[in-house]
Amino acid sequence: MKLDAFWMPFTANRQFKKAPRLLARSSGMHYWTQDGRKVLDGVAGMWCVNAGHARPKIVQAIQQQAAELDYAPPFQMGHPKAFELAEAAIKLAPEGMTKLFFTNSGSESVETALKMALAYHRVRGEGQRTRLIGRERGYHGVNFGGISVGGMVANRKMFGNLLAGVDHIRHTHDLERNAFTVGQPEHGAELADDLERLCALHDPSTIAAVIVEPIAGSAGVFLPPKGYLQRLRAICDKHGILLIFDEVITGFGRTGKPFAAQTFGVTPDLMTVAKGLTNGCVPMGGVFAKQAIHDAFMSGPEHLIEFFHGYTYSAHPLACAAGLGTLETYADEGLLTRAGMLQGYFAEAVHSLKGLPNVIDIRNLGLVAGIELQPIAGEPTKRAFNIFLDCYDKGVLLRTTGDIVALSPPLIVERAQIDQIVDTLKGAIQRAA
Ligand code: PXG
Ligand code: PLP
Repeated sequence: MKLDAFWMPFTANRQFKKAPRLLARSSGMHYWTQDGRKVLDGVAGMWCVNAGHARPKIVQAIQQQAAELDYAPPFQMGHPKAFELAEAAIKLAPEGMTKLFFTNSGSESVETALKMALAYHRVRGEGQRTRLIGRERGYHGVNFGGISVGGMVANRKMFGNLLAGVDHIRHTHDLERNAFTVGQPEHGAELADDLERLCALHDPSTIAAVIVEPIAGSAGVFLPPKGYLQRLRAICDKHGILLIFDEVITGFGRTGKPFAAQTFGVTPDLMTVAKGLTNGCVPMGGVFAKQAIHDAFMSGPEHLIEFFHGYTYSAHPLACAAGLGTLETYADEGLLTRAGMLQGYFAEAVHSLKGLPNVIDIRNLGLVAGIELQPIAGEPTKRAFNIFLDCYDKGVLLRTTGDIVALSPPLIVERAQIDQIVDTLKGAIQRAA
């Protein structure tokens, strides 16, 4: 097969094409490679296949939908499943988040939420609130808004000046005080006060919104210190700033409740989702909004469009069908709380890697874990990537970012499969020493 034409995303293209890793089939907890090897999925595809692969209700829903209604224009038109899916999804959301706007990815959800925040202030007569605040080491997708509020240097540095008027609070990663913590770190709630510093610098009346991931996923699994998110919420409330949780990774059961907002007991004003909304089967994202945010837009004449935003494929029928099949599967099998049930076993398994060569931190919550490795001197990312390749060779798929290994298995994972993931990783870490 010719591999030339496809310019692959976030991939070392030349290296990949010399030794391609091609997946051909998937079912349950497994992939099968093109050459017929069975690979255990330790990362739910890429944090999205929360119910496992090829689940019958989702497959059937997509098949039937394709034959029945392939596409419906989403502007000034609708189709029943879009409304059904929004109704079903808000039942899972934190209390008061009663509106759902559909997008096609996490990146689009982030752009949508940032625009909603700006427009919300403007329709209320606070149009001077134009500043957006993100956090160092945050990941909010790859579009211009998302990389502007994001804090991963490599994703930003090539792309010019980005959005104007963006600032960042500092990240919460603290190996010195919090290494090898099981669950939420003890230290660092005070880091939320960095938002007060930016309020003092810019004046809070210029700030529209703060966006953070409840658990930073893509940059390497950084958990919120105990009390940190509560403090961010309090500072936002004090100054009239909207709080946006980016739950693209943490949404749909990863932390043991439907959303991390519920796990941590903090409700944002806007919440971005994607990935697990359709179990990764058809691209789809969304933004949950509090009723009052939505209502602020509903003040003009009724025949006028209230929010000048949307995508050709917003609420795409195939995605809506997949989403309904997904939520039904989650409900049938209790998957949105299963991570809570398994997290003790999972924590013990991943923390058994402590003491292995070059393991400098292990962190976990629900069914997500990060294992941080000492980089090879002068060759950052190489140790972790070699471990990724080794594990893939031994039949386990995981993800790495920098020298951090991330685990986020489908929520259907069994204890023996957790053991297989951790044992395979153990061998690879030892071989990489
Ligand atoms: N926000 C967050 C918090 C994410 O994790 C996005 C936005 C963007 O979603 P889309 O659907 O546009 O990719 C994400 C995506 C990784 C990894 O390996 C994580 C993501 C994407 C790719 C790789 O950690 N998260
Ligand atoms: N570019 C052009 C020329 C378009 O006509 C459209 C949509 O109509 C877009 C971009 C946006 O595409 P989408 O709605 O799929 O995001």
